[in-house]
Parts: sequence; structure tokens; C-alpha cells
Amino acid sequence: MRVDVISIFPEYFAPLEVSLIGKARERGILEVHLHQLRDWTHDVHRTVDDTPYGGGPGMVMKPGPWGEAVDGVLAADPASAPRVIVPTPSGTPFTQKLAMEYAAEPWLLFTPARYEGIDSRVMAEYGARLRVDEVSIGDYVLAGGEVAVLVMVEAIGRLLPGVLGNACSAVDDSFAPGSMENLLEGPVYTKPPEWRGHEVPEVLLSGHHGRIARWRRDEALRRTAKNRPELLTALDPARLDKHDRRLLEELGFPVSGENMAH
Ligand code: JCE
Repeated sequence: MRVDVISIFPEYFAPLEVSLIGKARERGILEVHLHQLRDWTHDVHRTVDDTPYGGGPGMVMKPGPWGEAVDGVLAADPASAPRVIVPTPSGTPFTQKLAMEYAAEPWLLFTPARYEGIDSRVMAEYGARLRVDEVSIGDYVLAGGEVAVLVMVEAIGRLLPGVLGNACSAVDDSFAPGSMENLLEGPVYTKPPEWRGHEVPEVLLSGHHGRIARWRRDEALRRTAKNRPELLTALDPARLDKHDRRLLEELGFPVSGENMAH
């Protein structure tokens, strides 16, 4: 996969040289191209922002430099076209499902903004020619889109074939469609079996695979009920067994009797 990023802070992406993503780049699975937006300005101050039409606080990124920068990136491979991803708090939610969709693309272009965002005509211009997604990584406001790009590239990068050591690791993720449905994962433990008086739950030492699987599912249901109750109410009742339903009722989540598997 090829990833291009246009930003006024290309140095912000140094973390992409480290760890999992750094390794993927060394192995040639991922190719990252960083671009300085100001390289496409023509004035001595390398201006990328201006005051907002209609008034209001802050500044807006000028369309000119973005247009020239995006055209410059597109010219790298005129036979192909990237999927364009614009981080913004007003975008559609970035989910594991969207990460999987992006991981299947050969070429992504990220356009992280600063100030109050990019003049909307840039998205209109390229939206008529390319797939342009305005995407939000969560309901909070960052100072700019760079961190959102780091989050998305990490989530996408670990899904690329050959990046994770264990082929099952990505399939098993909490939010992977069809994994453990949409349950959070329960707690995990490693050696030693006792640490500062805390013991590893004995079932995990038992070697009894059936009891371990059942215990893990109970813990997943408990943790989901506590931390993300809205995920439980969205669960398909047909995928709950008798034991699940008994536990959920104990936790105060009565499951409807309709649409249940027998
Ligand atoms: C950004 C800003 C809008 C005022 C460019 C914030 C994404 N999930 C997200 N949270 N925050 C962002 C994000 C992405 C890009 C930019 N800002 C700050 N945005 C209104 C200020 C500027």
C-alpha cells in the first residue's frame, strides 16, 4: 500500500518510522510519502491560511496550496487514483470496519489540516473526481488532523497482509466484524502466576479449553456491560446462548425472548 500525507507539519509523522509501521515500511509492505504543504505556496511568507468568509474566530486553510499539492501527489501515478481521507471532527466515524476497507486500497492520501480546517471547495473539487471521505476519529476536538492520521495509519497498517506476526491477531480484535461479535475483550495475564499477592484466575492455569473459553466470554460480557453498555443492547440475541442470557440478566441486562437461537 502507498500512503501520501500532505501537512504543514510533516515532522509530526516521525512515529511512522518506529515499531510495527516502521517494520512494515522496511519490509516494503507500506510506502509512506510525506509532503510539506508550504512547498506549494508562491509568496515569501509561504501563506496557507486566511480569514474566514462570513466572519468568525480563527483562520481557514486557503484552497490554492491544497489544490496544487493534491495535483502534485496525483501526478505521481496518473494511471491510478488514491482514496482521499480528510480528518475533521465533523466527519463520519472512523471504525474498525472503515480501517478494514482502507486496508484493502492500494493508495491512500491523507490531508490533515490546521486552524479551523480547509476551504470546503477543495473537498468539492476532488470529490467530483476521487473518493473523498471526511472522517472523525472521535468526539473531541484536536488542534489539527496530524494525530488523527497517525491513529488511522496505525489501525490500517496493522491490517495489511504480513504486518502482524500471527495471522489470527487481526481477526480476533474486539471490533473486527464477525470476531467475538461486538464484545470488548476481557483481562489478560502472563507469568508469574502470583504477583504482589494477585493471582492469575485458576481457570486459565487449568488447561481446560472449554472452561477457559466460557470464562473468557463471561469476562467479555461483564466488561462490555460495565464499559460499553450500548454495545450489549445492540447485540444480536440469536448469538447468545443460555449461559450468556443468565449472566446478562444477573448484570441487569434482560435479553428479549424473541429471535433467539434454540
Ligand atoms: C482539526 C479544529 C474544527 C475548530 C484541523 C481537528 C478530528 N476527530 C477529530 N477531532 N479533531 C479533529 C481535527 C481534524 C483536523 C483539524 N482542527 C481543529 N477543527 C473546528 C478547530 C483543524
